[in-house]
Amino acid sequence: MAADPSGTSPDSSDSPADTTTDPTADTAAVTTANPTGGLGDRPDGFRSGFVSFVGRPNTGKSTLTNALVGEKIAITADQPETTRHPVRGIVHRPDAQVVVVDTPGLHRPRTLLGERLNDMVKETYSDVDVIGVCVPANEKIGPGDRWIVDAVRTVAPRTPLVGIVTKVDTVSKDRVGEQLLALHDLLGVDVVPVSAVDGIQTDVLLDVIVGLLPEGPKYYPDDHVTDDDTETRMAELIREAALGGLHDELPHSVAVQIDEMFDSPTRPGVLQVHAVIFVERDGQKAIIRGKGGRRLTRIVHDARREIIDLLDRNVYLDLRIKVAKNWQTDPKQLGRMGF
Ligand SMILES: Nc1nc2c(ncn2[C@@H]2O[C@H](COP(=O)(O)OP(=O)(O)OP(=O)(O)O)[C@@H](O)[C@H]2O)c(=O)[nH]1
Ligand SMILES: [Mg+2]
Repeated sequence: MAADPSGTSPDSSDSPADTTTDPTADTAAVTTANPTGGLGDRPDGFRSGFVSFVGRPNTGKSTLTNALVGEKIAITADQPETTRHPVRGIVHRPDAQVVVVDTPGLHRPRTLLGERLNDMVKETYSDVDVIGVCVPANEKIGPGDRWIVDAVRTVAPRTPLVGIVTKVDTVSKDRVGEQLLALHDLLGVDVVPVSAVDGIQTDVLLDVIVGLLPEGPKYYPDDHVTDDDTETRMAELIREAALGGLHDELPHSVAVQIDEMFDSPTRPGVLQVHAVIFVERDGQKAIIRGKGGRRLTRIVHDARREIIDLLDRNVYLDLRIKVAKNWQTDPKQLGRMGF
């Protein structure tokens, strides 16, 4: 397959075992296990640095981040603009530490929230060692992708890029091959096909990323998986549960804040969490609540289960829905929501 620009044949996209090229093999040979997990002590040739995944909304950046980190640190949903702040996830290998910065999807902004997200993302680019440009296998490369690549080139002209064709499990091998070529044409750099859902080639991608990182220290201790604090992660898990099954513009209107949490005074060992789901209009409140409150009950159930997983303790979750009129376009409210 001479046309394969990546040296990673699209054919291998469905055979994770077929990962013959390892650009880090030379450094891997001199690594030893780190017995203490301390920050200072690292093997010769240890590489470290920051990689950011960028792409249009809904291209699978957060799912890929979670797959590489091996834990759910970023929420995902089948709607654009799920991620609203850069989420750092840390991948620990014997020979390297990769800090993955998952960013909100980029697009021409329609609201003040959209503008703030774009600014946040562009700021992230200028700070990382490698940028992974994500394009899904099942959608044609379009003006939105070109706009993103231009933005990346402007903000971070010298940062090495790697092209990533995501969701390869959703299309035929031929289609993956075509997309690899198209992305290579757009970027002029190595491209890697992956499926974060099926775990296809994610290790190959990691090898390529590590190969582009400089030698450097461990930035985080071995057990650290994300920078987000527990409260933020809980709020995000609630938002993820609330987004399930929503359509059109409503997902954009949903925001979540943790009001308070404390040890239950009546039930030993139980953490009581009080949170608010914000929407922009009364009609949206009714949709979130659902007929007879059924939708809200499901949200509480799903979110509580995720939070229990995260905290490893029993949780009582109290969720209320409030209207914050047009918060996406109101600077004052945006500030209050943390944007
Ligand atoms: N079949 C398949 N679906 C995927 C894959 N990766 C992501 N998805 C789905 O694509 C949708 C979007 O995934 P996300 O990871 O939230 O996308 P994102 O790029 O982070 O989206 P934003 O945060 O909105 O920019 C979700 O429904 C995922 O389950 C994949 O490898 N295969
Ligand atoms: Mg995301």
